[in-house]
Amino acid sequence: MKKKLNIALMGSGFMGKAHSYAWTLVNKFFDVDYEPVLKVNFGTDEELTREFAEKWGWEEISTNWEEVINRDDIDIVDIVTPTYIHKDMAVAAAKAGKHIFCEKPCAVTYDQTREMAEAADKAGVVNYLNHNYRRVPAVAFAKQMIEEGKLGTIYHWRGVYLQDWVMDPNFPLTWHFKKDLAGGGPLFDLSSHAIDLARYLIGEVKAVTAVNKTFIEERPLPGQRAATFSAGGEVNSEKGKVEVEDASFMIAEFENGALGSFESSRFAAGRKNYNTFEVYGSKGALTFNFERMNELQYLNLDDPADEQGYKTILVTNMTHPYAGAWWAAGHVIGYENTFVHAMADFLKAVEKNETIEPNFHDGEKIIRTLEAAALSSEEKRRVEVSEIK
Ligand code: 4PW
Repeated sequence: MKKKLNIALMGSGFMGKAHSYAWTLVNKFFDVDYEPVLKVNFGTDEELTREFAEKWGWEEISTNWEEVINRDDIDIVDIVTPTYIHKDMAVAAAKAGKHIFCEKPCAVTYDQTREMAEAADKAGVVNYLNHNYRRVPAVAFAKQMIEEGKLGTIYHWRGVYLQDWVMDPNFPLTWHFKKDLAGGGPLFDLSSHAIDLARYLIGEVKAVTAVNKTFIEERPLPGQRAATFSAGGEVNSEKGKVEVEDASFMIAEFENGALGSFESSRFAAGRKNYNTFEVYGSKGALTFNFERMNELQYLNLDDPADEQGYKTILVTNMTHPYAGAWWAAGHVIGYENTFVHAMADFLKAVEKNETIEPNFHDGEKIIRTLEAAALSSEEKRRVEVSEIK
């Protein structure tokens, strides 16, 4: 009989759906000692929260997040709220002795990430920051190949993460456009993923030179329940100022000598969730495109010169990372499966009371780099990450 772990989901929406799905499946597809119980869902709007909880199988709802986090019967706090409340919830959860599963980006400032990491360390609770793209089988396999030396010395990283969901000037001024609520625009929402992947595959970023750009300076104020991922929903005729960038491009110098670039935008027409990377080394190269997330493109310079070229590795063998938990070889998986992989690793870390990555200390390094990029763009100069105190 598996030990039951009571989960409190803080928030709902797009990420709430992905997390609810994954908590329901994780102990069916992975060998974990725990059975997650979808115990309580927190939301600010009682009606909407009740609808969400009933649809996704949460036993209870609450509109009081502090009460939920301090319940004696809650074992894990899963944070999927907008970024500005991550720190308060994570610190409260740590103080209450709960293990923490938190959506990215970690927080809106570097200072907040340090508070989160310190509280989790002091409480001795497992904390995980859900940069889920590390747990795409193809990405985890790329990590294995790089660690085995298949690419040799790494010269270049190129990360491109493009979307287009706010190109409509009538898209309302939701929390995503307020710096104190989101931390930034695509720099925080998208490049945070790309920097996490670069740190995972290449190493730490030493310095950045960035240019951030806002294309639409004002947007209609949202109605009571403005849509978050479409231009639909009620909007007012009154407008408010956009406080974050719509696009962020930057050059990065890695501590190990590699040179990289990061491009993130919400104004790349036709790119819905175009998350790609390229890694170039002395012995070959790897490229990944989330739109073909079960594949890796691999160039091996040890091949005969006339036969060299990028070959497609279909990362669906039973021996590939995570893939073996699902179906038979060749049966591709999707975005939602990466959340199940993350929860499987998280529950194993809870079982053994071990550290899992990325965690809030990784969040510190990521947000510190993002703040360096924001400063670089603002002051139009190269900024070393260590300058951010
Ligand atoms: O990976 C996620 C995407 O599915 C990102 O974290 C944010 O949510 C931005 O787009 C979507």
